[in-house]
Amino acid sequence: MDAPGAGTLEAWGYEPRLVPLLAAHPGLRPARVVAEHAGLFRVVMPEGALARPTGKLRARIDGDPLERPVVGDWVVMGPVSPGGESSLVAVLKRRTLLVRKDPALPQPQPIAANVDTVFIVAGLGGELQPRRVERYLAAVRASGAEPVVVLTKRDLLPAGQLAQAVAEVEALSPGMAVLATSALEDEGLGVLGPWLQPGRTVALVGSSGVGKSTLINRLLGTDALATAGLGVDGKGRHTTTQRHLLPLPGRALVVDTPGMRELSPWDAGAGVNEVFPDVDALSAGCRFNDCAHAGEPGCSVMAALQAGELVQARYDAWRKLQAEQRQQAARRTGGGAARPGEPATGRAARHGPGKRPRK
Ligand SMILES: Nc1nc2c(ncn2[C@@H]2O[C@H](COP(=O)(O)OP(=O)(O)O)[C@@H](O)[C@H]2O)c(=O)[nH]1
Ligand SMILES: [Mg+2]
Ligand SMILES: [Zn+2]
Repeated sequence: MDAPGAGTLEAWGYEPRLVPLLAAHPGLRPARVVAEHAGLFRVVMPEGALARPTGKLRARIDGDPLERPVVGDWVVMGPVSPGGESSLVAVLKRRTLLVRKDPALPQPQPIAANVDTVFIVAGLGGELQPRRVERYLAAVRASGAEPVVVLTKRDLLPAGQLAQAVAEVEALSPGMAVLATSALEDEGLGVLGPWLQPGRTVALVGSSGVGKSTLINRLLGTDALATAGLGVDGKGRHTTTQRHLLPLPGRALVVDTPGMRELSPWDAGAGVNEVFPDVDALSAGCRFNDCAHAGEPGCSVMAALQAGELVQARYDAWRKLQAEQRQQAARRTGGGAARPGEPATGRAARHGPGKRPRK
C-alpha cells in the first residue's frame, strides 16, 4: 500500500533516537514491523520483506514474551536469503509499548509498539460502556502513548444527547481528548487531524463492531480494510483478524487491531492510579497510609462512596483493576497468591506491608 513518499524510512515514522541504537549493529539495516503471519514478520525497510527471527532472538522471546516483535516495532534485519526471506536479528528499544494480559496465559502480550497515540474507539449507538473505556485507559496510560477517546456513530445518537455522552467519557480522565465522529456521514473526521501528523503512529483499539475499520477506510479514502458492513463474513462481527500498520495518505501511520472482547491491562498499576485520580486523591485522607479502601476504619474513599461523591460502579471498577494488578504482581515476583484487599501497586506497594497509622 503506497502513500506519498512511502519509499523512505521517514515515511514509516523513522525517528532520530534510533540512529545510536542502530550503531550497535554495524552493517545491518533497520526496518519496521507492519504485520505478523504465524511467527513470520512482514517488515518494511522501506521495501517489503518477510522476516524470521534468528535462533538467538527466538531464545529471548521464549524467556520473555515482551521480547517478541510486534506491529510498530523497529527491528534490525540480517541479510536476505535467495528465497527472499530475511532474518530478524533484534528489536530496537521501544518508545512506547501497549501491552495486555495474554487472554490464555498468565503473562503479558505486546499489542503495538512505538505508538504515539491510542484511539480508544467506542460507539455511540447505545453500546457506550464507561467501565470498558476505563480498562483500555489504564492500559494506554501504562503504555506511554497518549489516550484519545474517539466516539463513533454519532449519527445514531439523537441530537441533544451528544454533549452528555462526551461529558460522561471526559469525566473518566480529566484533560483527555474525547472526540465524536461519524464515519458514515463523513462528518467530524477533521477533528482527528492533530493526532495524524506525518510520521506519527496511531493505534485503534476497541471492541469488535465499534467502527475501527470503517474509520480507517475513511481516512485511507479506500475500502482497503474489510468491515462488517461490507459483509465479509455476513455476520457483522470479527472481520479484522490481524493487526497491521498502514500509511495514511496524509502520511500518518495507523495500526488496526482485531476487536478485543477483553482487555486486561498488564503491569499497569501506575496506569490505574492515573485513570482514578479521584480515588488516589481521596486515599490521602485515609487514616492508614496503606489503606485498601475495603472497610478499614477512617477510610476517606468509603466515606466518599457513602456520601455519594464517588460512584459505586466506578469504585467497583477500580477494585477490579487493582485486584488484577495485585495478582499479576504476585505472579511476577513469585510471591504466590496476594492477600485479599491489599493492593500490590500504588500506595501500599510504596509503603511496604503492614497497616500503619498515618501519624
Ligand atoms: N451508523 C454508523 N455505523 C457505523 C459507523 N461506523 C461504522 N459503522 C458500522 O458499524 C459496523 C462495524 O464496523 P467495523 O468498521 O467493521 O467495526 P470494527 O470491528 O471496529 O472494525 C459496520 O456495519 C459499519 O458500517 C458510523 O459512524 N455510523
Ligand atoms: Mg475491524
Ligand atoms: Zn481508604
